[in-house]
Amino acid sequence: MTKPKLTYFDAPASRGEECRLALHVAGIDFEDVRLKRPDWMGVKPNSPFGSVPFLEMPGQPPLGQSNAILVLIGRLNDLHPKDLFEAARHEALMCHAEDLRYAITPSMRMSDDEEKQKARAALANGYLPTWAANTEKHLSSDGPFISGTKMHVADIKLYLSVQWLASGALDHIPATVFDSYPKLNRVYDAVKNDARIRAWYAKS
Ligand SMILES: N[C@@H](CCC(=O)N[C@@H](CS)C(=O)NCC(=O)O)C(=O)O
Repeated sequence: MTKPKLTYFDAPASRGEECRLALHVAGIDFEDVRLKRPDWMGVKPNSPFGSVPFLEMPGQPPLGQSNAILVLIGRLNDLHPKDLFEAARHEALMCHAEDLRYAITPSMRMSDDEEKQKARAALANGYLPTWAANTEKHLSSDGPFISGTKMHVADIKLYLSVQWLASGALDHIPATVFDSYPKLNRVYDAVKNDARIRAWYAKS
């Protein structure tokens, strides 16, 4: 292997897309392995944690867990704060973004629509507004990014989290659920409009 290789599903979303974006923003030429669902079962047993994404760097064992991948890319490429306390603050927000995914995922496995509707209404009226309000407490008042004017990997993770909800892709959760959180939306807009992010979507 001569260049970094990132493995994820063939979808421009979630944990894999945030790692792809981080690698792209870092200016790293990487192999973008996009698995089709039927191929996953053959790969899963050899993946670091039985999950994707995972990152392979020349001369290193495969690395799993999206937050570890993002922090590594961030540290190697000046996309994660150098100050340890500021870095920990960003890592806390990244864990918070994972909490959001783990709160929503069970409803994605519900085949009974009534059960799903009930679970999603509870998310839309309780968990999600609280999640957004807690996020806002940790965003700089000046912005546009978490720490101010510089974009870091944690901003990219928050961007993907907001995009998921705002896309309206989740039945029974209004796409407007995060509309009244200006600092969160400011991070979302700033990442979306970053020239490097735009360049990624222009080519993909
Ligand atoms: N905590 C892990 C979670 C990874 C995870 O659950 N990935 C999902 C895709 S987003 C997955 O691998 N699903 C397939 C499976 O679990 O078999 C991370 O942040 O990377």
